[in-house]
Amino acid sequence: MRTFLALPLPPELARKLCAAAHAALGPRLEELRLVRPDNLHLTLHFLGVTSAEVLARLPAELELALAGRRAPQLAIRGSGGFPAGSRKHVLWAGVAGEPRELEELGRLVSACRAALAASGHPLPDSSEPFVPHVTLARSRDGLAAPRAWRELEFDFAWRAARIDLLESEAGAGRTRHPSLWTRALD
Ligand code: 3AM
Repeated sequence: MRTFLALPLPPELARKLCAAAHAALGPRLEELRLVRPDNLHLTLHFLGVTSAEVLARLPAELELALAGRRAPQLAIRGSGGFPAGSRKHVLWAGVAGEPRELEELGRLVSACRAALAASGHPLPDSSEPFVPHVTLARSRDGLAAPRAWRELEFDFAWRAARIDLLESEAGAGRTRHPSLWTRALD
């Protein structure tokens, strides 16, 4: 099973983001797949294939590592895409916040990594810099981000009050991310 750790978006905020993405990308929807509102999240760490042993140990290690952590007060702001070049495979909404709130987000990422190490899950040697984002659309072939997308000016407050371990299910039909574990952040 492939899994990832993420902060899910509350339903009302997710619906607003999806509606804005739909409006901006409407003419290009044949080239893109929009993420459904109930699948929107900020990925903290992608685990990839996760063994049954790690899945059994991880919840307790996450509880330990997340002790004292709180819900960061963030904002969904601006839009962008990956990779950096002209043909984007992922279009996303940006995540911003006051420095101490972004530090708290960074501490959540560190806590996830500590829990994974303690559970025996392999961590990559050199990790890419963490760019917090919420993926809204994917393109298999890649496309130049449309102007309407680049001009999107999201600005929504978001208190990230839950962390989930989610299954990354890449089925033929609708993508779903069943939750394997969840914890509220105060
Ligand atoms: O929704 P986002 O973009 O934040 O891009 C995938 C998605 O993140 C990412 O994990 C999340 C759930 O699928 N992902 C998938 N395969 C990946 C990989 N091989 C990956 N991230 C890094 N390496």
